[in-house]
Amino acid sequence: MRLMPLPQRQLSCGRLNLDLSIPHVMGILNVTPDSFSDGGKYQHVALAVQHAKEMMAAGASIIDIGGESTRPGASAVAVGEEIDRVIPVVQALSQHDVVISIDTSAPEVIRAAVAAGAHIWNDVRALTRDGALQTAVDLDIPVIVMHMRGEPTTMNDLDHYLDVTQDVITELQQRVDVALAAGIKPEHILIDPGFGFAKNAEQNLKLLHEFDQLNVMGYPIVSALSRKRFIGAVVGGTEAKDRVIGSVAAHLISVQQGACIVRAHDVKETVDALKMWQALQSS
Ligand code: 8Y4
Repeated sequence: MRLMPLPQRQLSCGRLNLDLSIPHVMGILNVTPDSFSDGGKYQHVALAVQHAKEMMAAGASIIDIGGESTRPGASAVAVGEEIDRVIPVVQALSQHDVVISIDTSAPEVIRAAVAAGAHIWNDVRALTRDGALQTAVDLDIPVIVMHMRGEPTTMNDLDHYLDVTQDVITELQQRVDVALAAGIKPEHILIDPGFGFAKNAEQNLKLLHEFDQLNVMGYPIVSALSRKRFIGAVVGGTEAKDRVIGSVAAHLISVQQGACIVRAHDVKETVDALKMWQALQSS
């Protein structure tokens, strides 16, 4: 008797297929205005595409493109700007054999991105925006359902858990149930515990220690620990670059417990660590 569905071993991304029986690195591509200096829109696009190509060469299977100006609630104008930043990069990358995910909560942005060739919806707000569920159904694409409480502006006060891992699983399952009820296909659902979102350092560490409990949900698991503050709290140092090795270690620990996609800034370092792990699996 099997109590849970077996997680999808293949993720169908349009003409591309992702083999989830091996771990993959999702490279982070920020196209927010503060992530580059002057030089005009064309140069911004060219630099972003160049960065994406470097991550692909380093072994990223997925590029996660994020263009939301400020994490807290985007206005209608901001959504237009987000589209302007993200779409030219999607168009350029869709010519290549790489899975494109879009870090957005806005239905308008994901619709435009999928029309331009994007494959996966990575929504830190777990399809809670108006029209998000129906948009995911209409587009018929894989979605990453992440755990968070409140909004990025309010989440820091919402870190009260009885048992962080169990509570995250319960709350994630509620969002997954909402997605399924709306008509999203089970084979299109990936889950993510949302490290750093409404969780303090101690809770993030407990969640990583107990990461394998997420497997009870029966969906492929994404982990996104890259350079996050709680890594800095462990390894020390003030700059993001001081957190690279801690992030690689944390991602590896998540993969050992069942994560099949890790979202990372430092693709080469992460890919090498996962190659080492993979070599032991097939030995
Ligand atoms: C340095 C740079 C330190 C960035 C922290 C950060 C997640 C995510 C984010 C996540 C999924 C971030 C878009 C926060 N976190 N998507 N996105 N899961 N699926 N902070 O945990 O990277 S943004």
